[in-house]
Amino acid sequence: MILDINTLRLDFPILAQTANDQPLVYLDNAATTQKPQVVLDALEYYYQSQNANVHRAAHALSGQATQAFEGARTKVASFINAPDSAQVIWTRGTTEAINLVAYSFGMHSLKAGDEILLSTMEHHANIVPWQQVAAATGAIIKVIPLTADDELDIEAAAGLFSDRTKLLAVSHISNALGMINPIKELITMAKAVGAVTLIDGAQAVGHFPIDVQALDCDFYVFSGHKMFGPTGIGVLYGKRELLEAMPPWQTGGEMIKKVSFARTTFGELPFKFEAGTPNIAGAIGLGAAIDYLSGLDRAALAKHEQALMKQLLTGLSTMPDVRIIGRPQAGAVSFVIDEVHPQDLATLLDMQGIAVRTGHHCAMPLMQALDLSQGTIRASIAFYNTPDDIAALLAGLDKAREFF
Ligand code: 7TS
Repeated sequence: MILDINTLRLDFPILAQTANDQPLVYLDNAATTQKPQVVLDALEYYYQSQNANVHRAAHALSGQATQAFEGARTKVASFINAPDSAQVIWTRGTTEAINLVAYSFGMHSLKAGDEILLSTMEHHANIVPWQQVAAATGAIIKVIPLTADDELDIEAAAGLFSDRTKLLAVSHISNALGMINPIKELITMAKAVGAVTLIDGAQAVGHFPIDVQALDCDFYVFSGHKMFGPTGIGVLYGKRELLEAMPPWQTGGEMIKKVSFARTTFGELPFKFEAGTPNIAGAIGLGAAIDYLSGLDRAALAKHEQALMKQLLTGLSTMPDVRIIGRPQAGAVSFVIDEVHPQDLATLLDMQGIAVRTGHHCAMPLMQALDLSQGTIRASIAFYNTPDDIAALLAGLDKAREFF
C-alpha cells in the first residue's frame, strides 16, 4: 500500500488551518497530537445520542453508554495486547496513572531502605510521585545515569539493581530527546531482582504498536491525547495479581460492592480503581482513535515517520551552529543553536506558522545532566507530518537566523 499522507491529512480538520496567517506547520506532537474527524464525531455522537451515566441505571440509554464505554476498554486491551480488559484502568492520563501506582502500590508496599530506580530521562510525571512515596515511606530513589553519548547507561544500571530494588519506573521513549530506552533489558534486570516494573509509554503509543505481554512489564501507562484521542483520558495497564493486591486509591461511588457505616467492600477490577463518574466521552473517543489507527498500515506510518526524522536530522546537521541533543530515534528531535535562546527562536518560528516546543520539556533533571540551562528547541512529529513540514522548519530556522 502506498501511503498517501496528503489524503490522510484531510482526516484532521485542524491541519488545514492557518497560524499567524501562515499555513499551520504542527511539530509539537509530543505535547499533544491532533484529532481525526472520527474522534470528533464519536465525542459528538456520544453527547448527542448516547449521553447517560454508565453501569447504574436500568434504562436503554445507560445501557448504550455502558456498552460504548466498556467497548472502548476492550479496544484498548486488544490495542496493547492485554490479556483481559479488566486489567485496563481508565485514568485522566499518564500522570494520573503513575500517581495511582505511586499512591496505591508505592505508599503501601514500600518500606524504609527500599529502592526505587528511575532514569535521568524521566518526565516530571515519573519523578515527583516517587519522591512523594520516598518522603512518606523512607524509600530511596536511585537514578540510572547517562553515558557520554547521552544514552541510558545500561552498565551503570546493572550495578544499581540489587535485592533492595523494589520498583523500576522508566519511560519507553524520552519526551525531551526522542530516544528509545532499552526497556526490554531493564525489565529483565528488574525481574532478576524481583522488582516491579512500570513503563511510561506516553511517547510510544502514538508511534508504534505496544505489546504489554511481550514486554512483560507489570504496569504500562499512557495518555489518549498523545495518540490522536481526546484529552482527559488515559490508561493504566497492570498485571492482575498486582492490581488485585493493591488497595483502592480514590474511593466513593462506582468502586464499591457494598457500603454500610460499619464496613465497605470494594468492587472487582477494573472498577476498584475507578471512583466516581468516569470520562465516558473520553474513553469512547479513545476507542474511536484506536479504530482509526488500527485501520491504517502502522508499519508504513512508522516508515514514513522515520523518513521525516532522517530529513530533519540531515537538514539540521548541515547547519554549523545547530547542536542536536542525544541520538533522536522516534517522535522528537531536540536541538540548540549557539548563542540563541530557544524561546526567541520559537517566537520567530511561530510568526511563520511553525509550532514547536522549547524549554525543559518537564524534564529538568535531564536538562541539568546535559548542562542545558535554557533547555532545547523540540520539533516532534506525527504520521500526518510531511516532508514539506520539515522543509518549512528548516527554512524557518534560516529565516529566524537573519534576526540574530
Ligand atoms: N510522561 C511522558 C514521557 C510524557 O511525555 C508526558 C507528557 C507525560 C508523562 C505526562 O503526560 P500527561 O498526558 O499526563 O500530561 N509530555 C509532554 C511533553 O513532552 N510536552 O507536553 C507534555
